[in-house]
Amino acid sequence: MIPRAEMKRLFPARATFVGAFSGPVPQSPLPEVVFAGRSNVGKSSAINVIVGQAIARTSSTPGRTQSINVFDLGALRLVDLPGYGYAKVGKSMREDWKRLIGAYLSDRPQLKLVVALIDARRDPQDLDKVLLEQLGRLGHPVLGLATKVDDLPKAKRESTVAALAAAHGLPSDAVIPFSATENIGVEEAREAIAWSLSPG
Ligand SMILES: Nc1nc2c(ncn2[C@@H]2O[C@H](COP(=O)(O)OP(=O)(O)O)[C@@H](O)[C@H]2O)c(=O)[nH]1
Ligand SMILES: [Mg+2]
Repeated sequence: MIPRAEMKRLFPARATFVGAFSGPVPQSPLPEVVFAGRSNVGKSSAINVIVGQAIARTSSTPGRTQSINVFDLGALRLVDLPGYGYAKVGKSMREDWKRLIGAYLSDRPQLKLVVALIDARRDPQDLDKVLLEQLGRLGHPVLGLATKVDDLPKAKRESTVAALAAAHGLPSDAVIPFSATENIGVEEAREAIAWSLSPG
């Protein structure tokens, strides 16, 4: 267990928006936790509920976030990556996306954890697998959030999340059932983030 005071320090009542970057993200001494996943999977909603403040803009129109959005919590930064896999985005934009994210992920010594969001309502997607494999190669620790589990019948949640984890080659305890709307898995996600920052 992480002590309450430490959780309060890591997740204070107020977070601030650092900026939206469509090029290199300025370096900072703070540890970073990045949120990655398909567009519309619920990244911004997850950040808001984890921070406890409506700081990241959510949208029901997929493919909206085209920049890397950075939030400062005081002791750490959360980074909202632009979503991938949006069909209507043209090839050149997809190439821009790859370059932007590739440049960020490959040169980030302060990156402590990648939170990979996967839609629990859909069958395992190749695109998610590609991202997870890429992250594996870069050696970043990965926490999976199986999002929107509120849309699944309660009795099916556990088995669905276990199947997703297996399909993506992650240990089953590395994928947390999550819902921003019903506040499921939020405390677990905060704890996992806190652990990723603790030394050793
Ligand atoms: N049912 C359900 N819908 C969600 C949840 N989180 C996000 N959404 C919806 O999914 C859509 C995309 O959310 P957003 O956070 O903007 O996704 P992003 O593109 O990954 O940042 C919005 O319409 C949200 O209302 C959730 O936990 N449950
Ligand atoms: Mg978003």
